[in-house]
This record gives sequence, structure tokens and C-alpha cells, in this order.
Amino acid sequence: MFVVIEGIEGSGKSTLHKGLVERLSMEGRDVVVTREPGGTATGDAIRSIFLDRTLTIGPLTEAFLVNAARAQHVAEVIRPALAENRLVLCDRFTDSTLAYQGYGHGLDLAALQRQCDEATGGVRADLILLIDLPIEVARARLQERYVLDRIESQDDAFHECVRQGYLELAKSPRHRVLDGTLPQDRLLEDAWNFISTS
Ligand code: Z5A
Repeated sequence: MFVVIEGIEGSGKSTLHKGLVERLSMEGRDVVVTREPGGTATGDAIRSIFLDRTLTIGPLTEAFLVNAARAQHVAEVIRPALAENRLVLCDRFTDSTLAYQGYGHGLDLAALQRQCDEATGGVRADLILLIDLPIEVARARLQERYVLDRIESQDDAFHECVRQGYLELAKSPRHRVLDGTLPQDRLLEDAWNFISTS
């Protein structure tokens, strides 16, 4: 089973990811934990370029970068794990590209989808947990961070487009929307219920 956690930055993805891994491990489930962009040595190298705030990177280049990392990630980590019937839990996947580079930066969604399909070779998440919350709540949580990365430094209007894009994508039956304003333990409980019943 392939489960993806999505949401705007500061929505609590990493926190939920950690909670789910602990819970799955306690239940003796064999889980492969990964993230995008990244998940492989090549992907992590691309990630550091992608997030580098000293670089100027246009939206189309961003899309190529994340999909280059993704092609390696799918081939090296995700596809082999799924072939062994392992549970894969991934922090961000193709919805991030559609939400950030598509809804956020205005790239053509159909063209982006084709690029994503080529990178994944048709591997799709079985379940996508979208943590939704208002931009200002997420921003307040990130205020403690000393330096924001290249994407976090975008303005609120951009992040609002990303949030609305995510909600649009979440109309598909593979998605479940979680209320990101809930306390961490409630969010974990809701996510756990969705995974257990999928
Ligand atoms: N990106 C893209 O543009 N296109 C793509 O295709 C892909 C990615 C794959 C990756 O950043 C960036 O790449 C991302 C999109 C872009 N943009 N940005 N920025 P990343 O992986 O480094 O960062 P992130 O994914 O945005 O994660 P994050 O900033 O670390 O946020 P988070 O993981 O969602 O939140 P968190 O770290 O779990 O929690 C944030 C704080 O809130 C923390 O202090 C927690 O203790 C607190 N928290 C968490 N949950 C709660 C609840 N429930 N209540 C109260 N407080 C909470």
C-alpha cells in the first residue's frame, strides 16, 4: 500500500508522519518511510538545489527538478518496496507538483500531469492524506524558524493558491482531508482511522 501525506508547509506533515511511523512500528507493520523531493542520494542532492534560496529557479525548472528526483525515487525505493508488498509512507508526492508548480505558479496542469506520469511510470498513491489549515496558522507555526527556504519565502497569495489547489485535487476518491487545526493526537487518530480502513 502506498500512502502519501500532503499539505502546505507548516501543516504538520512531518509531525504526523513521525506519529504514524511510531504507531505502525508498534503494530509490527513493515513500513518504508520516505519523502519528496529526496528519498535517494540523487534525490537529496536535487532537493538541496531545489530549496537553495541563493538560486533563481523558474517554475518549469522546478517541475523538472522534482520530477527528476521522483523518477529516481520511484525506481530505487517506491516501486521495489511495493513489489514486496511493503507499506510505503511518503511525505509529499505528485500532488505537491500539481499544487505548487501548477496551482501556485500557474503551469499547465495537464502538461504537469504528463510529466509526473512519465516520472512515476504509472505508480500512484492508494491513499492521499491532505492536511488542510489556514495559511496564517501554518505561518505562525513556522515563525520560530530562523531561515525560511526558497519556497517558504514565497508570499501568502502564492500559498493560498497552493492550498486551494490541494483542496481541488482532494475531490478525488483517493484523497482524505484532515483538519490541520486539530491537536496532534486527534490528527494522528483520524489519519490512523483512514489508513486502517483503506
Ligand atoms: N515542493 C514543490 O514545490 N513541488 C514538489 O513536487 C514537491 C515539493 C515534492 C519541500 O519542503 C518543499 O518543496 C515544499 C514544497 C516543495 N515547500 N516548502 N517550503 P520541506 O519538505 O522541507 O518542507 P515542508 O514539506 O513544507 O515541511 P515543513 O515546513 O517542515 O512543514 P510540515 O512538515 O508540514 O510541518 P511540521 O514540521 O510537522 O510542523 C510545523 C510546526 O507545527 C512544528 O513546530 C510542529 O511542532 C507544529 N505542529 C505540527 N502539528 C501540529 C498540530 N496539530 N497542532 C499544533 N502545532 C503543530
